[in-house]
Amino acid sequence: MNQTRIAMAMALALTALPLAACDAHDHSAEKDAAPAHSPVEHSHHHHGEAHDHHHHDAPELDLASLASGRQPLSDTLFAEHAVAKATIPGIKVSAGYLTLTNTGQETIRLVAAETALSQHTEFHRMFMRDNKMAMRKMEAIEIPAGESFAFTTGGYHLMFMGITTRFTAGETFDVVLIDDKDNRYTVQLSVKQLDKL
Ligand SMILES: [Cu+2]
Repeated sequence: MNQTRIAMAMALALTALPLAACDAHDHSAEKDAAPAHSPVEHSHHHHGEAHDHHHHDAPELDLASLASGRQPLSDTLFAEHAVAKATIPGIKVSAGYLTLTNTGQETIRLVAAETALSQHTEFHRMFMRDNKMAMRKMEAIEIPAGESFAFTTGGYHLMFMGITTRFTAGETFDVVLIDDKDNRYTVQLSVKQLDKL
């Protein structure tokens, strides 16, 4: 593929953004200014209460009912409920959801993600702006020692852009999560028909 074709593919992918995974959402959101965002949703989890890492400010699907299965990604990190939204032909973006749990003694700070099926994968976060859902890119995702981090509808998600192979319901594919120490964690996502996302 020459440079022009790559540029065109990128342009198409960007053009398709508002139409696809997040059609109701403004995808022109500025990048988050904070380089090391620590999720505020977790600030109330230090009181010894039962943990509930779901957000309650936006409609959600029950992702746990769609996919389960605990996947060990390393000695200290495991994933659950890892799903990706099926795509239709011509759509170049999609989203992925999963819950990560850090059973180790140190914070795991994820700084990148990649797949063989998309040209780019980013960490995104939904937020409300002028009564509309928008999203912004997060430079990093932190999973504190002993805690979980949920990518879930209405909250954080994996954003797949420049999809080169259609996400077909019933199939699976691997996502590689990369931390700031260059550890690579491979998680398998199950593709589901998630019409409401
Ligand atoms: Cu997004």
